[in-house]
Amino acid sequence: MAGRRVLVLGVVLVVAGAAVIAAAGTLSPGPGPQPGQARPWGPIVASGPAPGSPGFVAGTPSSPRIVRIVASGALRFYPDAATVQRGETVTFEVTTVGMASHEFMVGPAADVAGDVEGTPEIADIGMMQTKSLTYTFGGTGPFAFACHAPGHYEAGMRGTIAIIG
Ligand SMILES: [Cu+2]
Repeated sequence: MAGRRVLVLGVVLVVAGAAVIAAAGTLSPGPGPQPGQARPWGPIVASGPAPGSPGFVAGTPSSPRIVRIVASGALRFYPDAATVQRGETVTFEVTTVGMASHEFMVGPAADVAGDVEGTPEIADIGMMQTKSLTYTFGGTGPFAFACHAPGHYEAGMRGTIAIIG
């Protein structure tokens, strides 16, 4: 009796699997991500040519360049380094994955390292949320970003920003 049940269950699973495959075969690939569209669960993809590369378009206050960053449960940012053109305006879209909430502070490296009051930051990015912060990079830096949730910076939750141009 038990053996017969296993056999029946196996047949059901095979049929279900075939149905899934058949359904998948009818799916169209779709248009894919559009420029500026948030894709927090997909791979980290560059939204265009990097600073210094041919075709690069610097962000401006009226049209900031989007840079996506993942804040992980392992207390790391991915990527943990960014390059911006001197003077450009960048919107950081920060997505938290995993169980912890995070912060995202960006600005002069010394201010970010010291968690100085008034340094631009997103104070609380809850689990699985995406929040954004727009910042204009004046001067030559150095600039940095970090999370100052208790213990996170000390654990290594920080990143560097290189300025070119
Ligand atoms: Cu954090």
